[in-house]
Amino acid sequence: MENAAVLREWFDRVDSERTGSITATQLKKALSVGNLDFPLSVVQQMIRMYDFDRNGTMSFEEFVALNKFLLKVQQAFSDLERDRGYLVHDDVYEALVKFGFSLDSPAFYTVCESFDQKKNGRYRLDDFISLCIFLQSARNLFNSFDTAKQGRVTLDLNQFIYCTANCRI
Ligand SMILES: [Ca+2]
Repeated sequence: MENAAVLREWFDRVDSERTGSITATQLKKALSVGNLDFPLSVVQQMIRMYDFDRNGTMSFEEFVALNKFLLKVQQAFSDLERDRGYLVHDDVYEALVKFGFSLDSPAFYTVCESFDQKKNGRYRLDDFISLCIFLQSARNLFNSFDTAKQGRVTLDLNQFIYCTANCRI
């Protein structure tokens, strides 16, 4: 879905009531047609990531930005899945490094574990997308606190709770 006209057509079809924006429920349904099944909470997180006007729904412009992100993640997945249909830990790590995440072992394995739905060390495309959405959201949030760009933030309990609630999927 790279072509703007194709994207527009897709968007308009999902926006069945012609409101000019799509909701999490509509987006979830549309993605499942493409064989991507996400819990509603993950779809809500996708919307939050690019909800520039913070109205809780996705305009076409916001959708284009989300689509760009999803394409990047899908591309990384296909580069690494080697016709298995899933990634293993090493692949996930390699992909994350490419996305600019150099996580240490505790962070990496904790993240992996929470997105390894079947607990078998295999990450299908939807698991991998969910994982990337979580990390990207966490990074965006971190950066919003790390205003001095020092790679370090200090949070009080309220801010910490705000952050964890925001990134919860
Ligand atoms: Ca919006």
